Amino acid sequence: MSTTTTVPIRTATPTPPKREVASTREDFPILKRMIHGSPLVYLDSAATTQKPEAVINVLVDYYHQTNANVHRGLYALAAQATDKYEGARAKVAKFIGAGETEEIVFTRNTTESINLVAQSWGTKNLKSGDEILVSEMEHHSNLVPWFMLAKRTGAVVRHIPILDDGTLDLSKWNERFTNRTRLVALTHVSNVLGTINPVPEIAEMVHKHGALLLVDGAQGVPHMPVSVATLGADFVAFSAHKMLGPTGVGVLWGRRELLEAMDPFLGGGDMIRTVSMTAATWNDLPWKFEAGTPNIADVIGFGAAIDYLESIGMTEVRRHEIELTEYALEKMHSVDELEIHGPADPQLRAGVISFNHSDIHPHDLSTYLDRKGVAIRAGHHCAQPLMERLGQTATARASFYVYNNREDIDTLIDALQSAGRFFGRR
Ligand code: C6P
Repeated sequence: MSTTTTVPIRTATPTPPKREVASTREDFPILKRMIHGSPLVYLDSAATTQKPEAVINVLVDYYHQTNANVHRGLYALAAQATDKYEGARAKVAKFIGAGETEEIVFTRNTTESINLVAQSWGTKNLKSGDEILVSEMEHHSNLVPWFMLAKRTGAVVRHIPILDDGTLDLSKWNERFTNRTRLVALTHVSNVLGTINPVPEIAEMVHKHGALLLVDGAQGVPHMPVSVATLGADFVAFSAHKMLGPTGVGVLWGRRELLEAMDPFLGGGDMIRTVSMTAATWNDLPWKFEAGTPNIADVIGFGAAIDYLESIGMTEVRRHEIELTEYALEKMHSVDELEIHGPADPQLRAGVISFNHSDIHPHDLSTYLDRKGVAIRAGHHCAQPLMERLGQTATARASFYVYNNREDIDTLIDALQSAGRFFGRR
């Protein structure tokens, strides 16, 4: 039997002492690794971030000291595990300025959070001819669930194009947003271009016409102060692994009244209040959406990641990324063969830079850089429509986080120049 409704929700712990961003590198054991004989320079944090010792220790400690299932046991260990699990939820709520912990649903990742909305809200609320508006810069996670929903319901997916500078072409808004638009699904930050979209302004336009706004926060929440109230969205989805936390944990934040009105996404244990041989009733929020044993240890680890980020301060995280991005853009512009995508102004973009080399395919470039210990991503970045818009099949991409510094960028530039010489010789 589920005991979820009787579990007290712990309030968030006080903010830990300040940590200097310049000294964070020491906290990440993996950054001491050598790759092909060179020190690892990790520039793929948009894919997933590295984990500080503090997060790793919390995972080990949980399995050493507290491991038990949550919401079910009536013994001390189970109560402690539940307390830590729900404590992490309170930390997430505070981190994004959510009014209530009940609005925080734990999922597996951003992808699952968006699918949850498409399935639970979309199936119930959309009918044939209704429209979903996305943008040309979306990750597949914020496209495919809507295509699937459209197929089920007869709804139509339309899109806002982008301009050559990598920003949204909002001059097309009045043409693409119609009186049939029910939902706008938009990324806060592009995982390819780094573009930061003007979400609060868009939220206003969306709500003026009675539609809803889902924000893909996968690349936004980890990199700058984000308050769901300021954002003005109705749903926000993001992943723990992109913000120093473990893999396997995502968050869906939704406005309470919307979540209340939605049917469960998955059925099973913990999400029910009563079950008979013929029917079931649902648990309260947020557990209605958390069927089965959740990813307890990793959610608790995520709480430690939030503590870590708060010890730096999200304003400082953002400041550091602007500084690194500015430095990197300047240095990269000095390499003639590079075409850099996305907005020129570092204030308008997050710490992710996609680029193409005139003479070297991104895959070859990434493989070459790896030989120098530099990890960048190459490919379509799960954004094939955007690749088509850029006229590329793939780009190379360097992305930064709290543990990166100017030396990492210098190493990247040296490796890019070296690659130019190497491939130029052949
Ligand atoms: N982007 C990247 O290298 P998941 O995989 O569910 O945690 O996150 C999906 C996702 C959704 N939206 C955006 C904007 C994203 O960047 C991502 C993940 C990674 O760019 C892996 S493809």
